[in-house]
Amino acid sequence: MSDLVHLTKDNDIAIITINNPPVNALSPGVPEGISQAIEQIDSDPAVKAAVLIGGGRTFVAGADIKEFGKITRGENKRGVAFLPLLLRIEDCSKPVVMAIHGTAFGGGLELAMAGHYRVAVPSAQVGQPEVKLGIIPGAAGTQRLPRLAGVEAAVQMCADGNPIKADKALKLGIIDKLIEGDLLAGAVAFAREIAGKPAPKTRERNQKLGTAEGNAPIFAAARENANKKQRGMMAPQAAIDAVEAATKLSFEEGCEAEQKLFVECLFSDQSKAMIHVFFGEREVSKIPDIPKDTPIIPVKSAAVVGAGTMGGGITMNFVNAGIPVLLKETDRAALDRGLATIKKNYANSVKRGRFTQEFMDQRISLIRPTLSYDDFGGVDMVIEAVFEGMALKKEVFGELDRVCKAGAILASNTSTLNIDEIASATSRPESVIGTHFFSPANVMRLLEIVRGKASSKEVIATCMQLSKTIGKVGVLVGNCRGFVGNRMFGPYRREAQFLVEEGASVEAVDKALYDFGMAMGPLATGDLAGLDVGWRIRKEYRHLEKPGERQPLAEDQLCEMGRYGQKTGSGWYKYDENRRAVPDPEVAELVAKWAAEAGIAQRQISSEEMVDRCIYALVNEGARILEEGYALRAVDIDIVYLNGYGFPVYRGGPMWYADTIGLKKVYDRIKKFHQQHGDIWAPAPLLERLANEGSTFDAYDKERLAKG
Ligand code: 3H9
Repeated sequence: MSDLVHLTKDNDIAIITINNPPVNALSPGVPEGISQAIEQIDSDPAVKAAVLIGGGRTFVAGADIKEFGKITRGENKRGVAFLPLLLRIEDCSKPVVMAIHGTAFGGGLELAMAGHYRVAVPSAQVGQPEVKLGIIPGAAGTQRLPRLAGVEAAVQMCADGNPIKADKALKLGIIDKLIEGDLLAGAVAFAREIAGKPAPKTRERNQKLGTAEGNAPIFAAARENANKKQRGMMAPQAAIDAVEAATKLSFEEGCEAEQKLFVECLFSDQSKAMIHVFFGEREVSKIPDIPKDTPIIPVKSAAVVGAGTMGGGITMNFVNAGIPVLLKETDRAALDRGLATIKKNYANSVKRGRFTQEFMDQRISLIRPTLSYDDFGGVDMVIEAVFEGMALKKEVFGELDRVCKAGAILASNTSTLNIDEIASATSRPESVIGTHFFSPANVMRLLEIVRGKASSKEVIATCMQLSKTIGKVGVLVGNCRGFVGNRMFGPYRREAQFLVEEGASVEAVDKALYDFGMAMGPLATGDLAGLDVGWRIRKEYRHLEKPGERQPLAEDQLCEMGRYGQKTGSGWYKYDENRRAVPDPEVAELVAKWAAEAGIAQRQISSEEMVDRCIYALVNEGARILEEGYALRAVDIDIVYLNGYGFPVYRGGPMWYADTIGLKKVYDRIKKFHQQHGDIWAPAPLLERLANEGSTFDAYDKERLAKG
């Protein structure tokens, strides 16, 4: 038997234990080991029933995701054929009880459903999360799940990919019994109870498959929902098709239909991109010069300076994680306003059923409003979220230096300012770091952690870990203007504006990028964030602009007219009282007039050019950032864009997208833009080199990782 699977006995009950840490994935060797164990159990007259359990912290978290890349690259020709194994388990002459703790996900749940019974601890979760990897269940999950849980629950679980808890799984019939206390002992006792009785095979249980008329509205609703919530993704639709096949075909034919859809998804660009994202989200937490055992500073209490939109959102993140927050403002009215907004946000979540009233009350009781720095000496971390201006930030940090205890982390939520200069206002720059939250801070998953030149390893490691505690994806970035996200966003939005100034309509540019998969078009995004933000920054940095370099002209003029976007009722669009965007012919006229005055020729622009101009501007700037070392890896840039800027997950992030198109093609297009539009489009040297070598950003990451 393989090292990964062990067979032992508790008198007449055989126990199969999978030991493939950390998550007992079904890597090569595991299915073979289970298969051998089943053969032995079948032929051992002393065995009356069997229990299959995961060693360590979980049952089986699914197929080994690393194998998928090997299959699509042609390095694994055998594939991951679990289906025969699952049939073999189901056909075993002794009942097999699956004992679940931790997670039974993907192939793990498919394995569990091939057992005759399933028991679980109350904390266990089960799910078919394959769509989050751009694939669908590929080992009869779409065929067995509706037979256990019914069509409606199965289609939802397979299409949205979200797991469910053990108690719900029990109600649905996925799990037969909850075990309080020791899982193995409970499972063995259960196995003894059912030994010798007829063992139900999931594949033969057709009672819950419903009727064509009854199912039709379920599938129609699922498709519509997936169209809305997983716009542009092929896997959810394929998952729904596969569950529908279960209701119309025999089990065997249903499995064939599922296989076909699974393979189509697996070989798609979408799945490759989403698997890249899965590993990328884990990769970003690894910092080459900061070892895993770097001491972490315990953060048991925090303070937030500034109760505005950002400060309020940041406060909610901390108290949601159970960390009490001292929330400071300069005057009573601002503090009251900030607190009222926090309460309103919580109340909305309670109304929508996301939180209970009790949860809301508990969280709010963790917030201590204050108008002074008096109690700051006791907190482990401070996050400054005051107005964006260097003088003010330095003043705050000088004060924090005076009042905070030694070793407290002093973080700034600046989105553009130089963290080293902020740190220079203190006597302890090693404790200073940037924690750049994205608006709305209680919702957006991204946290850019900005490393100052003196930020200590402990402070960085603590912030990286803290990001997980408060439910964020922390990405470590360097201290350049705009850091990673906003530095790239500049050229992206610049191109969107240029396109409008060259004759494209505002709506056409936004539609092109929305259809590409962005959560929102670039001009609508500007209106949402407030056009005045960029306008103020541009005014501050005007002296750094290269003479003769083309600058967007319309947005600043819209700001001069007081059109700041949604908050003033107009910007690129007009807004009705529900903040719904309405195209504004006045903007079209104004921009045409300004463009004529500036001598900008007007022309027809294809949506393909709109996408290339905007997205390749991201890629080119991303390549510079990477080469200059402000991002550790290309994948870090991808994770920033996916979690902070609404980049479509199924395209893997801007750098991965460029790899998918082919860097040579991207580079050639950028060279064309360079000829047409001048030096703002000068290709990044790294992009040029990789394109000429026929390489990719991904290979560049891997090469550097191998070098260490
Ligand atoms: C599937 O099953 C298809 C089937 O239908 C069959 C088709 C034929 N494979 O997340 P963590 C690694 S598709 C390989 O940090 P946590 C992970 O990269 C699969 N590796 O821990 C990390 O490595 P490292 C369906 C995996 O406690 C380490 O394990 N299943 C896999 O926060 C720890 O992971 C899924 O999609 C895997 N399946 O969360 C489940 N899973 O330390 C995917 C994890 O080197 N997994 N790793 O960075 C998860 O959702 C989470 O890992 C889990 C644990 C909730 C299980």
